[in-house]
Amino acid sequence: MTWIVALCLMSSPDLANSNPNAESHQGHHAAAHSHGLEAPIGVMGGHTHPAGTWMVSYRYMNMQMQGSRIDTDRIEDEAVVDPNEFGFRLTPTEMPMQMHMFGLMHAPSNRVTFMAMVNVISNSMDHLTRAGGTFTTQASGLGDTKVQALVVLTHSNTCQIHLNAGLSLPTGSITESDVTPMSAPDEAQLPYPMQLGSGTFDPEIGLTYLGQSDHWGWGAQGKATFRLGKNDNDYSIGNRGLFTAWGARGFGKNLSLSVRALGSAWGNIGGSDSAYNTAVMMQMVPTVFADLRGGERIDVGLGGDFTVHEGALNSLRIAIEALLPVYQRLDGPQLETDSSIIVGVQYAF
Ligand SMILES: [Cu+2]
Repeated sequence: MTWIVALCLMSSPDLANSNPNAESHQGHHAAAHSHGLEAPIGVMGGHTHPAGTWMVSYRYMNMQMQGSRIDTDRIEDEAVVDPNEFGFRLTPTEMPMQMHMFGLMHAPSNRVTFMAMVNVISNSMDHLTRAGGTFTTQASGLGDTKVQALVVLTHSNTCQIHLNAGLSLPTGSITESDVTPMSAPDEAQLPYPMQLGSGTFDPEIGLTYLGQSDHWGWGAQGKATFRLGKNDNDYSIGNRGLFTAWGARGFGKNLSLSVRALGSAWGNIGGSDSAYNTAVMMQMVPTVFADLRGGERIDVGLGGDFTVHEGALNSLRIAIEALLPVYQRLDGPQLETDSSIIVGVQYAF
């Protein structure tokens, strides 16, 4: 990050006497909104707002996971349940995950923008049993709620650096259950990846860099999420880190296209939920093992962005981004990610 800070400082000759609270609307806004060259829609906390303005947003994310990996190798579902190979009694084969994200942003000053995001999650998981049977479990509801402060550290007409400091609140359930062939007619608690929240307060800290010229926008963001202590069920989800960098090109007044790279890494679960600790469960399915959750992934994203700059719908932005993994290494057997699509609408006023 050091060279990025240096880059922005070098291009900000007026920095020494700049006071963000005294800046003009236009000047401050340059790196964030002016030509529609914003961070791709999948980047969270990728822009700030000028003093006194609000923004409402809605994002929909659909993530597809199908097939398992150990390290970087694909393994057949049949091999996971084969007693002579990995020996599990059943394995997840597919997991579509949908997330609805409702966001609100407000800037009390040019330096600070506050952000809150409420998530509604819908998870579904298909399984294969050793006997060749299949079944599906489902969990849906409120996810964890995120609050963030975005603090502008330095800015000029062509670049901005802001701090992302946030907290994820444990509003998502960690006791989702559903009927499985083993538990029928009763419900059993679903494994870790089907739960809707972390169950812990999770500080998030990051840095975002934004740059722009006439037709181009670019930027980078690094972010880390930590878990404070253990949740009510005696475990904590692995810490998570991400680094992403992007470039965008404007075409005409309203349209821009973006390309980006996203690297993410997440740890295994610390502790374990005693709901999974029975002898039968432990032999059964990879998703209840606390040490089969970690991994790393690199995605490449392509985005499209349409922003209105005048009239009644000024500052309305509609955007889409598709992310495809080009590398993933998983502590497994663990379901691999095949694609993510994010569609979003934002309106600032
Ligand atoms: Cu905003």
